[in-house]
Amino acid sequence: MSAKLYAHPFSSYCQKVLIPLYENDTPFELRMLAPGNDQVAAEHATLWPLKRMPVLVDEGRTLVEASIIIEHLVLHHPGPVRLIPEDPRVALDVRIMDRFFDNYVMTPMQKIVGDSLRAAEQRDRHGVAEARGLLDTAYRWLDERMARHKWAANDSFSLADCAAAPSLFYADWVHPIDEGFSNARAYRRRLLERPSFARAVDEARPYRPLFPLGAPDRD
Ligand SMILES: N[C@@H](CCC(=O)N[C@@H](CS)C(=O)NCC(=O)O)C(=O)O
Repeated sequence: MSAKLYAHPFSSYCQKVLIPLYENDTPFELRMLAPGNDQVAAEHATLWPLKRMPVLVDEGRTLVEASIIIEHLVLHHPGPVRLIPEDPRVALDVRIMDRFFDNYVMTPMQKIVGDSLRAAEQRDRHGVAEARGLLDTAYRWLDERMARHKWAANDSFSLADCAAAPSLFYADWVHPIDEGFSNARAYRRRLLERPSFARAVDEARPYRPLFPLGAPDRD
């Protein structure tokens, strides 16, 4: 029985997991979490009462948290693209960069998007300003790092790039990466050219009208 992925194609954390699945051509069944799919939503809520996606059911286990799902794929569905280096000391760099993108790019990006969905009187101006400041600092740090690297860590495509792709993709929509940060911008373009991520972006294209801040006419 193939793995079941509870996900939606437009979700950034789901794209983070779709990338490695596509990289290694791993078969899976998409259990699409979308309005009207009540049966799938009920299964998802039973599997993970916190109701965050993605969730993977595979090898008799329920896996949550995108990074852990990718760790599971590396262990149980290895393929030609090795997303976490075998040497645990080398893998530390990959995990550091994975945490960087989740905590300091994805999280502030989600804060800005989430705030835009609130009623005007419930908006958190201070929190959004903090999120924008964090993104500025993250972009600056990333730009300096990417002057020396093709991919986020160890110069081969890894878990860290799976985290980078959707986080930078959406973060640039809500808080554009300054033109001066040419290395960070070039890295984002490189990620968009990677076939696995290009496919995830294409599959999510029909849902762009749902983007609460208005999807820009690019990418
Ligand atoms: N830490 C989780 C975050 C997952 C997450 O925030 N997923 C979003 C979609 S991108 C979600 O499920 N949102 C639904 C909600 O907040 O109710 C992970 O790494 O998988």
